[in-house]
Amino acid sequence: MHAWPASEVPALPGKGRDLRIHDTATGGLVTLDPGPVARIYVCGITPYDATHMGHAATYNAFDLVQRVWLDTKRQVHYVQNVTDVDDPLLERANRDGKDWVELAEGETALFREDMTALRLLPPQHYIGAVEAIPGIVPLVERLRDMGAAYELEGDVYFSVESDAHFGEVSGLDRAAMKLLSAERGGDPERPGKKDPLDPMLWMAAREGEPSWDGASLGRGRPGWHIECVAIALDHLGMGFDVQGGGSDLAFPHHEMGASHAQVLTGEHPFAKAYVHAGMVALDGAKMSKSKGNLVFVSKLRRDGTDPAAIRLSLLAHHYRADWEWTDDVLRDAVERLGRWRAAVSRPDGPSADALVEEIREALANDLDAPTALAAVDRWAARQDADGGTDEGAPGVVSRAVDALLGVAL
Ligand code: 5CA
Ligand code: ZN
Repeated sequence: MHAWPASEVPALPGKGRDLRIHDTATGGLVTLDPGPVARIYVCGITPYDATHMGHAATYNAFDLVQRVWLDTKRQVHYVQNVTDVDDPLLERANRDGKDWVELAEGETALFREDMTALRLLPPQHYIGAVEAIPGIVPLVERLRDMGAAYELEGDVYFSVESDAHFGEVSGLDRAAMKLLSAERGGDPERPGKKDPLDPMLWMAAREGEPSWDGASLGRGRPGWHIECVAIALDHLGMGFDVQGGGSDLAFPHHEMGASHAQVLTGEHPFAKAYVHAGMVALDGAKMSKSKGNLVFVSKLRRDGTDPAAIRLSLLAHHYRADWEWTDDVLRDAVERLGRWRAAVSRPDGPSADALVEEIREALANDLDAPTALAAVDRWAARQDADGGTDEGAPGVVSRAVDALLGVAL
């Protein structure tokens, strides 16, 4: 699949700091030490509805990770998937009497537009589940041949007991895992499984549903976790730097993915850090396509909201916090954008050298965007109060805000 166009990232004077970030597996901050090419996999959308503020907030967090790395003069190798075949997509297409392929293509196209408008950097590899199937089938066969997977009425399940490290990503106990598995696409109640937590790797073809040639597995379609594993191993390999997504992906998705990959390769870990963004809510409940309590990026854009203000709304919250979308959040962001634009519109102003370092420091410290915004606010207030004589300082601020926060002033 093609991704979306990249907005330019201006190079800043000096050099950024190494990123310290919260890793779900260790439960604390880790300082990442990627090589010259940092590797990141971020779970993509299931394209059955438009991009909402929750998605945008999560992708914004991982965009900041990349901007911090780019500022350390590293290259970034970024991979993202599109879950373009899965139960919720097929159910929505059925409900609305739409062709599932058209639904997925239309929503993916809209996602690309939203990402472009928000200046979120594109992945180098943007891969759909469907196009990944030829790579998924041999992995499932290999797991089965190793004894780490078994068949149940034509479907193939992964045996969680085959991975000695199972449970280390989420750190949850079995009772919590069972509850979340039922909520998030698993089937712990299905009779005949070796362990209720075992996730599906390959689902045998069902009447009226799309299916693909699975060689010795028979016709069917892939399970959810193996999709991301196949794509990540193909394009990044084991031990990449960051596996990212919202906190609802820690279990089962990232737990199971890590186990699949670790058993397949005999290596550990799948990712050096598992990074999870908080959940954005609306009217007291997590924004979700299944609940329908959504604020869409595309709707705000159509209504004339500046995408830079949408982005500032996201940046005003720490990525790990759960927060609530309200009209006030957007109003504050519009107002802040106006202040910043006025402040950089003059040829000179207060020195910006300290500000660039403050933004760098804040972001390197577990992506503390609110602290970075507060630093820019202070510079803009000084500019407003008594200006300054540093020629070119507004240009430096403008480039720093663009390069490190993705906001075009
Ligand atoms: N296709 C899978 C990942 S392989 C999937 O979870 N798709 S999704 O469309 O449901 O979600 C896409 C990303 O947005 C995931 O990282 C998910 O954790 C995140 N996300 C979904 N809802 C919210 C929300 N309300 N707040 C923050 N992030 C969210
Ligand atoms: Zn995923």
